[in-house]
Amino acid sequence: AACGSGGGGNSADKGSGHKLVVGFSQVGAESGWRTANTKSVQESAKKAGIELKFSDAQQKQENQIKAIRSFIQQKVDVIAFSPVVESGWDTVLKEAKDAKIPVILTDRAVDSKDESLYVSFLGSDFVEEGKKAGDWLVKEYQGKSGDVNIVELQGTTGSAPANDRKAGFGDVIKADAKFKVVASQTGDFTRAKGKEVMQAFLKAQPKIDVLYAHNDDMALGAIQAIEEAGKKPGTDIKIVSVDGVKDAFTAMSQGKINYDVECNPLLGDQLMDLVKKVKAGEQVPRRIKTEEGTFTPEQATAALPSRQY
Ligand code: GYE
Repeated sequence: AACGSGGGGNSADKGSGHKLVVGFSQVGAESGWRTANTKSVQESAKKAGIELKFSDAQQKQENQIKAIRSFIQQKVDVIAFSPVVESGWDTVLKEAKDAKIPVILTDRAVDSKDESLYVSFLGSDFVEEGKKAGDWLVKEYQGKSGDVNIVELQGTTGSAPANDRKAGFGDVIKADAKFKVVASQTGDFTRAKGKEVMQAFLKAQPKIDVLYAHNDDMALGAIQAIEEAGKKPGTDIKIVSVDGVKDAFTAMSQGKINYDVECNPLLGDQLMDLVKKVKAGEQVPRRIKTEEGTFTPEQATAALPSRQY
């Protein structure tokens, strides 16, 4: 149980006998997924009686490194963070390790070879998500001949979900040479960039059959670009996307997105559970995968009224 914050101890023994303190470095506020994830983490911390020091990195690794160093300085009990990109974390994670502060990765992974730098990774399997998008496409064009020209809106360059969703999708569609990724560029997981890059694709590409967007926000931005170009999203250009946020389900119910692969942002409860276990010295799994499904327009329309994010 929490002892309240009234104790008069000096800062040196801060933490002992007090509420658990977690430093959480969030990627940013780039998408509907992220907003839902932030809300989930904040609400779950409150519910669990855990003090959350929340820091928004605005999609910049340098800001996350600064936040982690400040958490170390403040001697938080546990550091949790969602790394904006995969590489470049070893130095700061080593600093946390030397300070004996356990680190939990949430949502996104790092590519560190040294597995002792973090205790657990909680989040989705992004390769699997990319494969699911590819599987849908293969089915959609089964028995049809002729080239299928695909444009791809990638997530943030160097991020785990961008790397893995590209890889998983590419792996599935390479089995049939009719699938051609004619353009692929980052839209940084935002609506504004998704729209901008789609506008460029529409200008440069004489024939686009399919858009594969690494997240819903970019798909929603692209839909605006497609409509402004006088084309029908979902019909003239088929769209497959990832996340499964409410706004995308609304677009699906209007026939504008053809398939959505779910990625669950509601990681808060599982994260706080992990924090407590790690702090209690319990053994925790190295990898905890989120369960998620896929949605056709019919399924999305049915799920819409009860969709939480
Ligand atoms: O798909 C996207 C967000 O890391 C899984 O980040 C997350 C991704 C999510 O900006 O919408």
